[in-house]
Amino acid sequence: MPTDSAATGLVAEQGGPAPALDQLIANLRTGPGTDPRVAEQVAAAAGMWRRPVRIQVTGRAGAGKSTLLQALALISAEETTPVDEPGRPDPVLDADLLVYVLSSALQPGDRAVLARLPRDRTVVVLNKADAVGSRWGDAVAAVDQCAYEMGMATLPVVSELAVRTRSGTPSQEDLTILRRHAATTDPSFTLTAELFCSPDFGPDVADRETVLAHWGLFGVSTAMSALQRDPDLGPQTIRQILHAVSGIDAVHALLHRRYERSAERRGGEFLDELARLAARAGGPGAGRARDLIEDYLAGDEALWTGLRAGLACPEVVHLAAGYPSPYPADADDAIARAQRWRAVVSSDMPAAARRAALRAHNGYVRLFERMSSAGL
Ligand SMILES: Nc1nc2c(ncn2[C@@H]2O[C@H](COP(=O)(O)OP(=O)(O)OP(=O)(O)O)[C@@H](O)[C@H]2O)c(=O)[nH]1
Ligand SMILES: [Mg+2]
Repeated sequence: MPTDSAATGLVAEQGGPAPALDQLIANLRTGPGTDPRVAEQVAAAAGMWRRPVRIQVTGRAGAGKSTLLQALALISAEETTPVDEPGRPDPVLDADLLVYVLSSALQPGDRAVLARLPRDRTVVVLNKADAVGSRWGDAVAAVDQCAYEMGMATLPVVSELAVRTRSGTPSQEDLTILRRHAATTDPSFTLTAELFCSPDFGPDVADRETVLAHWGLFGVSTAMSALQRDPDLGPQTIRQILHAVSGIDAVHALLHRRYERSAERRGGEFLDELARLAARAGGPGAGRARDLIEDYLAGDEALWTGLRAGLACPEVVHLAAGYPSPYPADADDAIARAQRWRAVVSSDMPAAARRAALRAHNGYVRLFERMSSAGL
Protein backbone atom coordinates (compact mmCIF):
# COMPACT_ATOMS: atom_id res chain seq x y z
CA MET A 1 0.00 0.00 0.00
CA PRO A 2 1.44 3.41 -0.88
CA THR A 3 2.14 5.26 2.34
CA ASP A 4 0.43 8.46 1.21
CA SER A 5 -2.84 6.60 0.77
CA ALA A 6 -2.89 5.46 4.37
CA ALA A 7 -3.92 8.98 5.41
CA THR A 8 -7.14 8.86 3.41
CA GLY A 9 -7.86 5.27 4.40
CA LEU A 10 -9.06 4.74 0.85
CA VAL A 11 -6.95 2.00 -0.50
CA ALA A 12 -7.15 -1.65 0.36
CA GLU A 13 -4.05 -3.55 -0.61
CA GLN A 14 -4.62 -6.02 -3.41
CA GLY A 15 -5.46 -9.36 -1.83
CA GLY A 16 -4.87 -7.82 1.59
CA PRO A 17 -7.39 -6.72 4.20
CA ALA A 18 -10.71 -5.66 2.67
CA PRO A 19 -12.87 -4.43 5.54
CA ALA A 20 -15.80 -3.37 3.34
CA LEU A 21 -15.89 -6.82 1.74
CA ASP A 22 -15.80 -8.56 5.10
CA GLN A 23 -18.62 -6.27 6.21
CA LEU A 24 -20.63 -7.11 3.09
CA ILE A 25 -20.30 -10.83 3.74
CA ALA A 26 -21.21 -10.35 7.42
CA ASN A 27 -24.29 -8.29 6.47
CA LEU A 28 -25.41 -10.85 3.92
CA ARG A 29 -25.05 -13.57 6.56
CA THR A 30 -26.65 -11.96 9.56
CA GLY A 31 -27.84 -8.41 8.85
CA PRO A 32 -31.34 -7.22 8.02
CA GLY A 33 -32.61 -8.76 4.77
CA THR A 34 -30.20 -11.68 5.23
CA ASP A 35 -29.50 -13.98 2.29
CA PRO A 36 -27.13 -16.74 3.46
CA ARG A 37 -27.03 -18.38 0.04
CA VAL A 38 -25.75 -15.19 -1.59
CA ALA A 39 -23.39 -14.69 1.37
CA GLU A 40 -21.77 -18.05 0.66
CA GLN A 41 -21.51 -17.28 -3.06
CA VAL A 42 -19.82 -13.96 -2.31
CA ALA A 43 -17.49 -15.60 0.21
CA ALA A 44 -16.56 -18.29 -2.36
CA ALA A 45 -15.82 -15.63 -5.00
CA ALA A 46 -13.71 -13.69 -2.48
CA GLY A 47 -11.80 -16.89 -1.68
CA MET A 48 -11.02 -17.37 -5.38
CA TRP A 49 -9.75 -13.81 -5.59
CA ARG A 50 -7.59 -14.08 -2.50
CA ARG A 51 -6.01 -17.46 -3.21
CA PRO A 52 -2.26 -17.26 -3.91
CA VAL A 53 -1.15 -16.83 -7.50
CA ARG A 54 -0.10 -20.20 -8.93
CA ILE A 55 3.25 -20.35 -10.71
CA GLN A 56 4.51 -23.22 -12.88
CA VAL A 57 8.15 -23.51 -13.92
CA THR A 58 8.45 -25.48 -17.14
CA GLY A 59 10.83 -26.21 -20.03
CA ARG A 60 12.66 -29.09 -21.67
CA ALA A 61 14.47 -31.80 -19.72
CA GLY A 62 17.62 -30.50 -18.07
CA ALA A 63 16.96 -26.85 -18.95
CA GLY A 64 17.52 -25.85 -15.32
CA LYS A 65 13.98 -25.76 -13.90
CA SER A 66 14.96 -27.16 -10.49
CA THR A 67 18.04 -24.94 -10.29
CA LEU A 68 16.04 -21.82 -11.15
CA LEU A 69 13.39 -22.69 -8.57
CA GLN A 70 16.09 -23.07 -5.96
CA ALA A 71 17.63 -19.74 -6.98
CA LEU A 72 14.28 -17.95 -6.79
CA ALA A 73 13.16 -19.67 -3.57
CA LEU A 74 9.52 -19.27 -4.55
CA ILE A 75 7.44 -21.48 -2.33
CA SER A 76 4.27 -21.14 -4.36
CA ALA A 77 5.96 -22.27 -7.59
CA GLU A 78 5.87 -25.83 -8.86
CA GLU A 79 8.13 -27.55 -11.39
CA THR A 80 6.35 -29.42 -14.18
CA THR A 81 7.51 -32.54 -15.97
CA PRO A 82 9.65 -31.65 -19.00
CA VAL A 83 7.98 -30.44 -22.21
CA ASP A 84 8.76 -31.76 -25.68
CA GLU A 85 9.66 -35.27 -24.48
CA PRO A 86 9.35 -37.96 -27.16
CA GLY A 87 6.55 -40.40 -26.32
CA ARG A 88 5.27 -38.35 -23.38
CA PRO A 89 2.46 -35.84 -23.35
CA ASP A 90 3.37 -32.25 -22.47
CA PRO A 91 2.37 -31.18 -18.94
CA VAL A 92 -0.84 -29.19 -18.52
CA LEU A 93 0.27 -25.56 -18.25
CA ASP A 94 -2.64 -23.78 -16.64
CA ALA A 95 -1.11 -21.73 -13.80
CA ASP A 96 -1.72 -18.00 -13.36
CA LEU A 97 1.91 -17.40 -14.23
CA LEU A 98 4.25 -19.55 -16.33
CA VAL A 99 8.04 -19.43 -16.25
CA TYR A 100 9.50 -21.10 -19.31
CA VAL A 101 13.15 -22.08 -18.89
CA LEU A 102 15.34 -22.26 -22.00
CA SER A 103 18.68 -23.99 -21.93
CA SER A 104 21.00 -21.43 -23.58
CA ALA A 105 19.02 -21.13 -26.81
CA LEU A 106 15.59 -21.41 -28.35
CA GLN A 107 15.13 -24.90 -29.87
CA PRO A 108 12.40 -25.84 -32.37
CA GLY A 109 10.65 -27.83 -29.61
CA ASP A 110 10.62 -24.74 -27.39
CA ARG A 111 9.09 -22.63 -30.16
CA ALA A 112 6.24 -25.10 -30.63
CA VAL A 113 5.38 -25.09 -26.91
CA LEU A 114 5.84 -21.32 -26.43
CA ALA A 115 3.61 -20.56 -29.41
CA ARG A 116 0.72 -22.18 -27.52
CA LEU A 117 1.26 -20.28 -24.25
CA PRO A 118 -0.51 -17.04 -23.31
CA ARG A 119 1.92 -14.15 -23.84
CA ASP A 120 0.72 -11.98 -21.00
CA ARG A 121 1.04 -14.83 -18.48
CA THR A 122 4.39 -16.23 -19.59
CA VAL A 123 7.92 -15.16 -18.72
CA VAL A 124 10.82 -16.74 -20.60
CA VAL A 125 14.13 -17.24 -18.81
CA LEU A 126 17.20 -18.02 -20.87
CA ASN A 127 19.14 -20.10 -18.36
CA LYS A 128 22.80 -21.15 -18.64
CA ALA A 129 23.55 -17.73 -20.10
CA ASP A 130 27.16 -18.48 -19.14
CA ALA A 131 27.20 -21.17 -21.82
CA VAL A 132 26.04 -18.88 -24.64
CA GLY A 133 28.86 -17.72 -26.94
CA SER A 134 31.97 -16.26 -25.41
CA ARG A 135 30.66 -13.20 -23.58
CA TRP A 136 27.53 -11.86 -21.84
CA GLY A 137 26.63 -9.80 -24.93
CA ASP A 138 26.05 -13.06 -26.81
CA ALA A 139 23.48 -14.10 -24.19
CA VAL A 140 21.77 -10.71 -24.43
CA ALA A 141 21.56 -11.08 -28.22
CA ALA A 142 19.99 -14.54 -27.82
CA VAL A 143 17.50 -13.12 -25.32
CA ASP A 144 16.56 -10.26 -27.65
CA GLN A 145 16.08 -12.69 -30.51
CA CYS A 146 13.76 -14.85 -28.39
CA ALA A 147 11.78 -11.86 -27.10
CA TYR A 148 11.35 -10.65 -30.68
CA GLU A 149 10.47 -14.04 -32.15
CA MET A 150 8.05 -15.16 -29.43
CA GLY A 151 6.78 -11.72 -28.36
CA MET A 152 7.35 -12.58 -24.71
CA ALA A 153 9.37 -10.96 -21.95
CA THR A 154 12.73 -12.81 -21.84
CA LEU A 155 15.65 -12.47 -19.43
CA PRO A 156 19.11 -14.08 -19.22
CA VAL A 157 20.14 -15.86 -16.03
CA VAL A 158 22.85 -18.13 -14.65
CA SER A 159 20.73 -20.03 -12.14
CA GLU A 160 23.56 -22.20 -10.98
CA LEU A 161 25.58 -19.18 -9.84
CA ALA A 162 22.52 -17.59 -8.24
CA VAL A 163 22.02 -20.74 -6.16
CA ARG A 164 25.63 -20.54 -5.02
CA THR A 165 25.45 -16.86 -4.01
CA ARG A 166 22.15 -17.52 -2.21
CA SER A 167 23.67 -20.14 0.00
CA GLY A 168 27.15 -18.80 0.64
CA THR A 169 29.93 -16.25 0.39
CA PRO A 170 33.41 -16.95 -1.00
CA SER A 171 35.79 -17.87 1.79
CA GLN A 172 39.13 -16.13 2.37
CA GLU A 173 40.79 -19.35 1.14
CA ASP A 174 38.77 -19.23 -2.11
CA LEU A 175 39.92 -15.65 -2.66
CA THR A 176 43.54 -16.44 -1.82
CA ILE A 177 43.57 -19.13 -4.51
CA LEU A 178 41.94 -16.83 -7.05
CA ARG A 179 44.26 -13.89 -6.22
CA ARG A 180 47.24 -16.19 -6.71
CA HIS A 181 46.18 -16.61 -10.33
CA ALA A 182 44.65 -13.21 -10.95
CA ALA A 183 47.80 -12.09 -12.78
CA THR A 184 47.61 -15.03 -15.21
CA THR A 185 47.33 -13.43 -18.61
CA ASP A 186 46.78 -16.60 -20.67
CA PRO A 187 43.20 -16.02 -21.96
CA SER A 188 42.55 -19.78 -22.16
CA PHE A 189 42.99 -20.21 -18.38
CA THR A 190 39.29 -19.90 -17.50
CA LEU A 191 37.95 -21.20 -20.81
CA THR A 192 37.17 -24.71 -19.59
CA ALA A 193 37.22 -26.55 -16.26
CA GLU A 194 40.04 -28.79 -17.56
CA LEU A 195 42.27 -25.84 -18.43
CA PHE A 196 41.51 -24.09 -15.15
CA CYS A 197 42.62 -27.20 -13.25
CA SER A 198 45.56 -27.98 -15.53
CA PRO A 199 49.00 -28.58 -13.92
CA ASP A 200 50.40 -26.19 -16.56
CA PHE A 201 49.31 -23.31 -14.35
CA GLY A 202 51.12 -24.42 -11.20
CA PRO A 203 51.18 -27.13 -8.54
CA ASP A 204 47.99 -26.00 -6.70
CA VAL A 205 45.68 -28.17 -8.83
CA ALA A 206 43.71 -29.42 -5.80
CA ASP A 207 43.12 -25.82 -4.62
CA ARG A 208 41.77 -24.84 -8.00
CA GLU A 209 39.52 -27.89 -8.10
CA THR A 210 38.11 -26.85 -4.72
CA VAL A 211 37.37 -23.28 -5.71
CA LEU A 212 35.86 -24.50 -8.99
CA ALA A 213 33.59 -26.87 -7.07
CA HIS A 214 32.46 -23.96 -4.88
CA TRP A 215 31.76 -21.35 -7.58
CA GLY A 216 31.61 -23.05 -10.99
CA LEU A 217 33.58 -21.92 -14.02
CA PHE A 218 31.55 -18.78 -14.65
CA GLY A 219 31.78 -17.74 -11.01
CA VAL A 220 35.52 -18.36 -10.97
CA SER A 221 36.20 -16.43 -14.16
CA THR A 222 34.00 -13.50 -13.08
CA ALA A 223 35.68 -13.33 -9.68
CA MET A 224 39.12 -13.50 -11.32
CA SER A 225 38.30 -10.58 -13.64
CA ALA A 226 37.18 -8.52 -10.66
CA LEU A 227 40.29 -9.43 -8.67
CA GLN A 228 42.54 -8.56 -11.62
CA ARG A 229 41.22 -5.01 -11.43
CA ASP A 230 41.24 -4.81 -7.66
CA PRO A 231 43.04 -7.58 -5.73
CA ASP A 232 41.81 -6.14 -2.41
CA LEU A 233 38.14 -6.94 -3.02
CA GLY A 234 36.76 -8.87 -0.07
CA PRO A 235 34.39 -11.87 0.16
CA GLN A 236 31.19 -9.81 0.52
CA THR A 237 31.98 -7.64 -2.50
CA ILE A 238 32.86 -10.66 -4.62
CA ARG A 239 29.61 -12.32 -3.54
CA GLN A 240 27.67 -9.20 -4.56
CA ILE A 241 29.40 -9.11 -7.94
CA LEU A 242 28.65 -12.78 -8.57
CA HIS A 243 25.05 -12.34 -7.47
CA ALA A 244 24.65 -9.33 -9.79
CA VAL A 245 26.06 -11.10 -12.84
CA SER A 246 23.83 -14.13 -12.26
CA GLY A 247 20.94 -11.95 -13.47
CA ILE A 248 18.55 -13.41 -10.89
CA ASP A 249 17.40 -10.06 -9.44
CA ALA A 250 15.89 -8.97 -12.76
CA VAL A 251 13.99 -12.28 -12.97
CA HIS A 252 12.75 -11.78 -9.41
CA ALA A 253 11.60 -8.24 -10.14
CA LEU A 254 9.77 -9.21 -13.33
CA LEU A 255 8.06 -12.17 -11.65
CA HIS A 256 7.04 -9.98 -8.74
CA ARG A 257 5.42 -7.46 -11.07
CA ARG A 258 3.66 -10.19 -13.05
CA TYR A 259 2.52 -11.79 -9.83
CA GLU A 260 0.94 -8.53 -8.69
CA ARG A 261 -0.66 -8.02 -12.06
CA SER A 262 -2.15 -11.49 -11.97
CA ALA A 263 -3.68 -10.77 -8.55
CA GLU A 264 -4.97 -7.41 -9.81
CA ARG A 265 -6.66 -8.99 -12.82
CA ARG A 266 -8.32 -11.52 -10.56
CA GLY A 267 -9.66 -8.57 -8.57
CA GLY A 268 -11.44 -7.49 -11.77
CA GLU A 269 -12.87 -10.98 -12.26
CA PHE A 270 -14.08 -10.88 -8.67
CA LEU A 271 -15.96 -7.62 -9.31
CA ASP A 272 -17.50 -9.12 -12.45
CA GLU A 273 -18.67 -12.10 -10.41
CA LEU A 274 -20.18 -9.81 -7.77
CA ALA A 275 -22.08 -7.91 -10.46
CA ARG A 276 -23.47 -11.24 -11.74
CA LEU A 277 -24.46 -12.30 -8.22
CA ALA A 278 -26.19 -8.95 -7.67
CA ALA A 279 -28.12 -9.32 -10.92
CA ARG A 280 -29.29 -12.80 -9.92
CA ALA A 281 -30.13 -11.78 -6.36
CA GLY A 282 -32.97 -9.44 -7.39
CA GLY A 283 -36.58 -10.18 -8.26
CA PRO A 284 -39.82 -10.46 -6.34
CA GLY A 285 -39.48 -11.61 -2.76
CA ALA A 286 -35.70 -11.16 -2.79
CA GLY A 287 -33.97 -9.75 0.26
CA ARG A 288 -31.57 -6.85 0.30
CA ALA A 289 -28.65 -8.82 -1.15
CA ARG A 290 -28.67 -6.95 -4.44
CA ASP A 291 -28.64 -3.54 -2.77
CA LEU A 292 -25.88 -4.57 -0.41
CA ILE A 293 -23.67 -5.85 -3.24
CA GLU A 294 -24.35 -2.81 -5.37
CA ASP A 295 -23.45 -0.53 -2.46
CA TYR A 296 -20.21 -2.43 -2.07
CA LEU A 297 -19.44 -2.14 -5.80
CA ALA A 298 -19.97 1.63 -5.63
CA GLY A 299 -17.70 1.94 -2.58
CA ASP A 300 -14.09 3.10 -2.39
CA GLU A 301 -12.67 -0.35 -1.84
CA ALA A 302 -14.27 -1.90 -4.93
CA LEU A 303 -13.44 1.14 -7.07
CA TRP A 304 -9.79 0.82 -6.09
CA THR A 305 -9.84 -2.92 -6.88
CA GLY A 306 -11.40 -2.03 -10.23
CA LEU A 307 -8.81 0.66 -10.90
CA ARG A 308 -5.96 -1.79 -10.28
CA ALA A 309 -7.64 -4.41 -12.48
CA GLY A 310 -8.13 -1.82 -15.22
CA LEU A 311 -4.46 -0.79 -15.20
CA ALA A 312 -3.36 -4.46 -15.23
CA CYS A 313 -5.54 -5.38 -18.22
CA PRO A 314 -3.25 -6.66 -21.03
CA GLU A 315 -5.00 -4.46 -23.61
CA VAL A 316 -4.13 -1.20 -21.81
CA VAL A 317 -1.21 -2.09 -19.56
CA HIS A 318 1.17 -0.16 -21.85
CA LEU A 319 -0.86 3.02 -21.32
CA ALA A 320 -0.21 2.85 -17.57
CA ALA A 321 3.48 2.03 -17.97
CA GLY A 322 4.57 5.58 -17.14
CA TYR A 323 2.87 5.73 -13.75
CA PRO A 324 5.32 5.70 -10.88
CA SER A 325 2.46 4.26 -8.81
CA PRO A 326 -1.18 3.38 -9.50
CA TYR A 327 -1.95 5.84 -6.71
CA PRO A 328 -1.98 9.46 -7.96
CA ALA A 329 0.37 12.06 -6.45
CA ASP A 330 -2.45 14.52 -5.66
CA ALA A 331 -5.93 15.62 -6.76
CA ASP A 332 -4.59 17.28 -9.94
CA ASP A 333 -2.80 14.09 -10.91
CA ALA A 334 -5.96 12.08 -10.17
CA ILE A 335 -8.15 14.21 -12.43
CA ALA A 336 -5.52 14.31 -15.19
CA ARG A 337 -5.39 10.52 -15.13
CA ALA A 338 -9.19 10.28 -15.08
CA GLN A 339 -9.41 12.50 -18.17
CA ARG A 340 -6.82 10.48 -20.01
CA TRP A 341 -8.69 7.23 -19.32
CA ARG A 342 -11.96 8.92 -20.31
CA ALA A 343 -10.42 9.50 -23.74
CA VAL A 344 -9.61 5.79 -24.01
CA VAL A 345 -13.20 4.88 -23.01
CA SER A 346 -14.54 6.89 -25.95
CA SER A 347 -11.83 5.77 -28.38
CA ASP A 348 -12.14 3.04 -30.99
CA MET A 349 -9.99 0.63 -29.02
CA PRO A 350 -11.33 -2.94 -28.48
CA ALA A 351 -14.16 -3.44 -25.98
CA ALA A 352 -11.89 -5.07 -23.36
CA ALA A 353 -9.59 -2.03 -23.45
CA ARG A 354 -12.49 0.41 -23.10
CA ARG A 355 -13.93 -1.57 -20.23
CA ALA A 356 -10.58 -1.52 -18.44
CA ALA A 357 -10.24 2.21 -19.13
CA LEU A 358 -13.69 2.81 -17.62
CA ARG A 359 -12.58 1.10 -14.43
CA ALA A 360 -9.42 3.20 -14.30
CA HIS A 361 -11.46 6.34 -15.01
CA ASN A 362 -14.03 5.62 -12.31
CA GLY A 363 -11.32 4.86 -9.78
CA TYR A 364 -9.42 8.08 -10.48
CA VAL A 365 -12.60 10.16 -10.34
CA ARG A 366 -13.31 8.76 -6.88
CA LEU A 367 -9.72 9.37 -5.76
CA PHE A 368 -9.98 12.93 -7.09
CA GLU A 369 -13.14 13.48 -5.05
CA ARG A 370 -11.58 12.11 -1.91
CA MET A 371 -8.27 13.92 -2.37
CA SER A 372 -9.82 17.29 -3.18
CA SER A 373 -12.33 17.11 -0.32
CA ALA A 374 -9.57 16.00 2.04
CA GLY A 375 -7.67 19.11 0.96
CA LEU A 376 -4.63 17.09 -0.14
N1 LIG B 1 26.32 -23.84 -17.00
C1 LIG B 1 25.19 -23.84 -16.32
N2 LIG B 1 24.60 -25.00 -15.96
C2 LIG B 1 23.46 -24.96 -15.28
C3 LIG B 1 22.81 -23.73 -14.96
N3 LIG B 1 21.66 -24.01 -14.30
C4 LIG B 1 21.58 -25.35 -14.21
N4 LIG B 1 22.66 -25.93 -14.80
C5 LIG B 1 22.94 -27.38 -14.88
O1 LIG B 1 21.99 -27.99 -15.74
C6 LIG B 1 21.69 -29.30 -15.29
C7 LIG B 1 20.18 -29.51 -15.19
O2 LIG B 1 19.68 -28.65 -14.19
P1 LIG B 1 18.28 -28.96 -13.49
O3 LIG B 1 17.96 -27.77 -12.67
O4 LIG B 1 18.29 -30.27 -12.82
O5 LIG B 1 17.34 -29.00 -14.76
P2 LIG B 1 15.81 -29.46 -14.82
O6 LIG B 1 15.18 -28.65 -15.92
O7 LIG B 1 15.18 -29.36 -13.48
O8 LIG B 1 15.96 -30.96 -15.25
P3 LIG B 1 14.81 -32.10 -15.24
O9 LIG B 1 13.95 -31.89 -14.03
O10 LIG B 1 15.56 -33.38 -15.22
O11 LIG B 1 14.06 -31.91 -16.53
C8 LIG B 1 22.40 -29.46 -13.95
O12 LIG B 1 23.57 -30.19 -14.15
C9 LIG B 1 22.72 -28.05 -13.53
O13 LIG B 1 23.87 -27.99 -12.75
C10 LIG B 1 23.45 -22.52 -15.37
O14 LIG B 1 22.97 -21.42 -15.13
N5 LIG B 1 24.62 -22.65 -16.04
MG1 LIG C 1 14.19 -30.83 -12.33
